[in-house]
Amino acid sequence: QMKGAIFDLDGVLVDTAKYHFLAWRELANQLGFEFTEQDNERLKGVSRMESLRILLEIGGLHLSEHELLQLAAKKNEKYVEYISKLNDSELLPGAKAYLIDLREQGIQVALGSASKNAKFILDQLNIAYLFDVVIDGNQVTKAKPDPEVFLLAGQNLGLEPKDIVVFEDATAGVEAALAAGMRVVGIGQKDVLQRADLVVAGLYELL
Ligand code: B16
Ligand code: MG
Repeated sequence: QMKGAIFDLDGVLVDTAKYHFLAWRELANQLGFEFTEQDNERLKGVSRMESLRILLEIGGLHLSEHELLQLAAKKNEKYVEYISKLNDSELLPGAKAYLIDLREQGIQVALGSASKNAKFILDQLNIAYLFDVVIDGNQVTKAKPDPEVFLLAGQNLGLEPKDIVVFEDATAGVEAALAAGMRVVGIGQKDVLQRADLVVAGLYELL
């Protein structure tokens, strides 16, 4: 019996990955190398700084910690420019209806995202009011697959892990949920999210 649900943001409720990709690609091009959509797969669910490390590894660049921070800030500026134009037409199919459904059933709802822009995105999508708890990249120190983000969300909901179901699109997120002792619904492809308890193509399948 599920008492609480924790949702990842990017890839589960909204496809912001395409904007992350555009911003990272611009940065890579400015640094003088190519960055493909396939490369971008490696950044899904991964924190901003870790994403930058992967990007620079692809470009074969070695930079100082100071330069890393500057580049991360530069990427985020571009990304924020993109998501400033985001609106509820970009919610993934079934996402809002499923959140409303769960709340009507008395199930508590939380967000568990790696993004430091999560609150802004929820506001842009007009769905902030549907969450009892929001835990994002600003509250956690350890990135997925570490369970910190989901454990913190669970504590804030006042629920035990066994009563919580996590909805995740990234393998790192699925591992984080399992490590937290929660059940997990994978959003995406079965062959990729093998370790999830159930895999659906999108939340619309659960309506
Ligand atoms: P930011 P999620 C993640 O969101 C994205 O999947 C990942 O690509 C991104 O690098 C990360 O957020 C950090 O985002 O730069 O906005 O802090 O899937 O955990 O909701
Ligand atoms: Mg995600």
